[in-house]
Amino acid sequence: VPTPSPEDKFSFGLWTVGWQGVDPFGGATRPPMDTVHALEKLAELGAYGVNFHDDDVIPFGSDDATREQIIDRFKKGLADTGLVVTTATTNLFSHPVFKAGGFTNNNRDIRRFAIRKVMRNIDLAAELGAKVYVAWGGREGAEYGASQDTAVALDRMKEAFDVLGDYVTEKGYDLRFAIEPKPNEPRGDILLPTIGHALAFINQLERPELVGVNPEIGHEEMAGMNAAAGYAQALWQGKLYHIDLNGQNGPKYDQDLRFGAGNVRGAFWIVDVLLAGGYDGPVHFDYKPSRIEDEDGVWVSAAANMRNYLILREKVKAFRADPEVQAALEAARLPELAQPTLGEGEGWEQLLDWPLPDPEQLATIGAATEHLDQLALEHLYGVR
Ligand code: 3MF
Ligand code: MG
Ligand code: MG
Ligand code: MG
Repeated sequence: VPTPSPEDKFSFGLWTVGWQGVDPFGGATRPPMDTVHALEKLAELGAYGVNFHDDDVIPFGSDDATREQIIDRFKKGLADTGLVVTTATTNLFSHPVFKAGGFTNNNRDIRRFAIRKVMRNIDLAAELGAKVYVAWGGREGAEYGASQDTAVALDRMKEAFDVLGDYVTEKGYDLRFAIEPKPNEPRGDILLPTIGHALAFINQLERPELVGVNPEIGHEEMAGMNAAAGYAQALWQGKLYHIDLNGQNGPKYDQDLRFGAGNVRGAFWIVDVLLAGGYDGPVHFDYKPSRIEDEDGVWVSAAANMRNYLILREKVKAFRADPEVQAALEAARLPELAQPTLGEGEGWEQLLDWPLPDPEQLATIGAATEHLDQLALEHLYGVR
């Protein structure tokens, strides 16, 4: 397995390695982590970049002078380590003011405050060279049917993205937005719960070209979705602007396990889809080092995300290069699916002239996918 290097474009959210282990049933199990220390350790492990919420670097409510000092020190940390700021995002979920949402809060002042908070961090993101601005609306949702009007809330969500699209365009920033879907947690139900909902929402915006998705594996699996298929559709639509890789075991609370440590088969197909689709953005991890670990465990888990990606990348390449796999793909007629259903110059009239085949005979043909999938599994199990 190769060692992680900046060419692999691995990046981490500062909130991942810096997570203190607070969960709904218990307080912090680790002390706060200094952001510059996090930069140094991540660079040492072979990472390329970082992503942060405004409040991860600059505590909420800091005055301007403090903010400037913190930013200067952070910039020096970046320069010293060579790490790149690939992405930035806004915390519109921790402070109690956002308890009932930011962009879609029923309270208009809170909505305006939320948009201003995003604009302020967009300035910093642009200054630090981030190319993607992630938006996870974790508090944009409801527990009860009557407490939020979904259609009106979507109007307000659209309004927020439209005004932010104007902002980056008029400021001349080279920045695109990536919406991160999640079905639930912390709200009972969250708006834009899956990749599909987000892609459909983007079509309603005034500047759809500025907005794509940032799907998190665990979030899709919480919704019972096949994350790899969702990533593939986002790539097909030219909308996979960013990714949150991690691990999840089925539909339960957001586990945020290190990448490769949840649904392993799902992780294999995610890497396959990313390679096949030519994804060239940051390979970003959004996970939580288990709260029962100390700081040593944090760095073990951070390194393991990258190592697992590299292990799976080798396995996916070996699977695709295996002549037996290529024959099995042929037998399962995958190349045939790549052929357009209608011939050159054909339309529905020609289809009407086409002599119908015998459906009973066609129905007897096996799909030959058991052998194909067994080959994938054997590559994954390490016996091929
Ligand atoms: C929550 C998340 C978020 C987003 C982050 C980026 C705290 O489940 O996944 O992490 O990834 O806010 O916008
Ligand atoms: Mg998450
Ligand atoms: Mg998660
Ligand atoms: Mg995430």
